[in-house]
Amino acid sequence: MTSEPVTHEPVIRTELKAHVLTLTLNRPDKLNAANDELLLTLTRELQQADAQAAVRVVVITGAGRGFCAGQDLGDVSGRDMTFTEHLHHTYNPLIRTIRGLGKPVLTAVNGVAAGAGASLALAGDIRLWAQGASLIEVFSNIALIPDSGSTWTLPRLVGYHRAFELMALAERVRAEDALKMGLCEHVFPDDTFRDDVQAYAERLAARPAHALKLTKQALVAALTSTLDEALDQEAILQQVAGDHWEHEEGVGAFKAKRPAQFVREEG
Ligand code: LHQ
Repeated sequence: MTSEPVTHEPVIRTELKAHVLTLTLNRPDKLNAANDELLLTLTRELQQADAQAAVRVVVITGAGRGFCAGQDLGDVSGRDMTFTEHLHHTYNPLIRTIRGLGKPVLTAVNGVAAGAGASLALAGDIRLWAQGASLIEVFSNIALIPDSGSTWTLPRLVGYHRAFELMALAERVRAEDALKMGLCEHVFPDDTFRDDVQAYAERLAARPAHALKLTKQALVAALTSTLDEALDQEAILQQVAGDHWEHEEGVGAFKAKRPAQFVREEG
């Protein structure tokens, strides 16, 4: 008997276009629910992107009608890891990698983001939503607590009380409300979403990459520091920014009344 060659769809699709690396969660039949392979591959792709000069912006999005439905609930029974070990092995390194990445990470939320998928949606440096997207802190439906950073991120966006309510009732937040609540920066029409995200990402990719890396570093540190610590950190990082060619280019462009050119092939 001849057997057909088995072809596997990658769990993460990658596309590099105009300095924008798009990482697409690719389990559309399950609304891109996450298994270990998806989480570990996504984290590895992000780490590799950090080292690639050609990548100036990373976009994380979902294939099909969902963004990410959180943990694949068909993939949890019989596993040999505790919940704690599982989080340390998969979700926590992913969220830490996004936060520590020296490049802007856009989460392009094309559809429903639930559970750890909601945490992932919130973890982007900039969050772009399609009109039909929604977010559900769904964990309490299965009597778990929010993880993958939601307990840290959500109260900082909406305050303790609203965060608790969203988590306790697992209410669905739709795009219009998400924008008002600060869960996303922009909402684009569903039918032009992917093009609008690419155009936005390309605009960001033309900005000074080194300065944005330092800006992210300073902001992330300042989220958990005092004003005094933030002022000291700014003084250190401003020196690093000022010593870079991007600064000279920006000032030169201003004086010459021409647009600054921050993209050089060597990065
Ligand atoms: C799914 C899933 C899913 C498998 C939809 N798994 N198939 C961390 C560490 C350790 C352990 C546990 O968890 C965590 C973190 C977490 O993320 S916990 C939270 C896990 N996620 C959920 O509880 C969400 C479950 N899904 C839903 O509540 C709904 O599917 C939402 C609200 C996301 C979307 O609802 P609908 O738009 O009505 O779609 P649907 O329910 O019909 O789903 C479509 C398909 O996707 C369906 O499959 P089928 O074969 O019937 O078409 C679902 O079974 C499948 N799917 N989420 N998490």
